[in-house]
Amino acid sequence: MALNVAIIGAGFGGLCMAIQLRKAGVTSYTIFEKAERLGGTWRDNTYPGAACDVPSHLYSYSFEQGHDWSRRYPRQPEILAYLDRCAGKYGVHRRLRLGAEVTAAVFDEAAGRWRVTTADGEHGPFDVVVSGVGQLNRPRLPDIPGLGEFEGTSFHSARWDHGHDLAGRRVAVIGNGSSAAQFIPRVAPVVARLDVYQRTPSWVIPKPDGAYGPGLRAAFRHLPPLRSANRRRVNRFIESVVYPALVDGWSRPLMTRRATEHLRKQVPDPALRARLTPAYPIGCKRIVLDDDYYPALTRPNVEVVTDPITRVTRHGIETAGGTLREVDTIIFATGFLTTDFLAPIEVVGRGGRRLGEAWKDGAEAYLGMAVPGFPNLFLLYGPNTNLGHNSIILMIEAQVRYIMGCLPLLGAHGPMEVRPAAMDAWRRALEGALARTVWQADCASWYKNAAGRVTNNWPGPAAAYRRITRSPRPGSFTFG
Ligand code: N01
Repeated sequence: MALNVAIIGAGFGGLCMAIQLRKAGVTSYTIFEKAERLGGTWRDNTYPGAACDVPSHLYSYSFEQGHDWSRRYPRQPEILAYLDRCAGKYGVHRRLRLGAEVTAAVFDEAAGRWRVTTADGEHGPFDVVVSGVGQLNRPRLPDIPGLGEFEGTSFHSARWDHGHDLAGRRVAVIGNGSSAAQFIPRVAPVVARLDVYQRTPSWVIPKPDGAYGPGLRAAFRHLPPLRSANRRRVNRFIESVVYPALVDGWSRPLMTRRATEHLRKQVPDPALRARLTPAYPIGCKRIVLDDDYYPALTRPNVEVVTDPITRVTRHGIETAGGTLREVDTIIFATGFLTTDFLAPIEVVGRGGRRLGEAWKDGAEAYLGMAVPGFPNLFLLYGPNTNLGHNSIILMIEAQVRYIMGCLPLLGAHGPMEVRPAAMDAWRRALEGALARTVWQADCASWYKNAAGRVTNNWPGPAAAYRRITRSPRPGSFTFG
């Protein structure tokens, strides 16, 4: 196949795409990566304690399960090493352009091909563009008055300042999602004082983590069927026990009880416990899996501040009522610009149509991958394909398989563009399914855009998505 493919981003998605192209014998592809290193979110998030809350054997490519994982839940350095090894093994690092941030992708209608722009000029033409930029790649800084006046050190959790020694300092953390829950237990013991600014409490459940013993590790290493069986077991558990909690199924009360018990056991002080008890149903926001977060909050040098922040001053943070807590360092654990998807890349499709304009009411794509008016553009981990319960790699692999199935079609018949009718039907089905999920409940989360529309999550089990994306339906597309 002599197709030329541009891949944007060298995280789990972009690398998976490159590897499958390579396996299919396609060598005419380029991976454009804005950073100086591959790895995506696992390159960016180096904060102390950074780890995944999906078990190791499931948080890996199905075709590359041979990694000798050291523990049940993988930590950031090991995941990054895994990605390096995969890129090296399949030789895709040779097609990687580092420090090449894509600023625009424009479809040339006359040629039926795409051109991609980076700081060093235009590249292409490409038959196909595959975006692998993910949903969690641009840190979100809060819009708090006075932020620019702070004279101490401040940084975002995904841009951890490793040169800044926190020992003995007075530190404020803003935010208490999965990132904060992981680094707070590492930071609390070394700082003089830690103020955790919590706007909304998270539901937290135990994380059955631990290092694999040498025996089990050797067994996994030498017995591939055991590895696969473990992967299947974990997947089955997550899909049949965790997923139903997100759609008001049988396990919701069970999960709520588990989280409430966890809080009761780990936080003896009833006043603190009350402040840490969420008032929204479990799963509405991303559930935090952690055993060390609550104990860290009970330390004498840690305060959970729930008064709303009114402003940042030169020396600290002021809350409603006028209390000023002076600090040396502010760490923003305030999440990511998740609903912007490909922004700020200027994507221009047929007839000069801009993706930002097409998505002005919220990002959407057929199967999360294809957008009417943008022929031969495919999105990995695009709108409504995030999971609230399972490994995102399952979704990415399904998408890559689907795109691989599209290549012969577009190779034979010309640029393929999803029909608006297919998009409409997809939207209707999605809306119906989303209406039954817990994400619609009254909570703010990164799954929703400013208008409250759930633009990020897939409402079904991962298996259902994999089923419907098994192969493309040519009738959903126009060609040429
Ligand atoms: O970000 P978040 P994250 N003033 O968006 C608060 C994945 N991940 O980086 O809830 C005060 O979840 C905000 O408060 P509220 C995982 O999918 C996975 O922690 O909006 N507070 C919230 O507490 C995860 O969900 C792993 O009221 C403000 C926090 O900041 C996703 O990445 C580990 C504020 C943001 O939480 C993102 O997690 C890490 C303001 N102005 C990340 N603005 C694992 O696998 C925001 N907040 C374990």
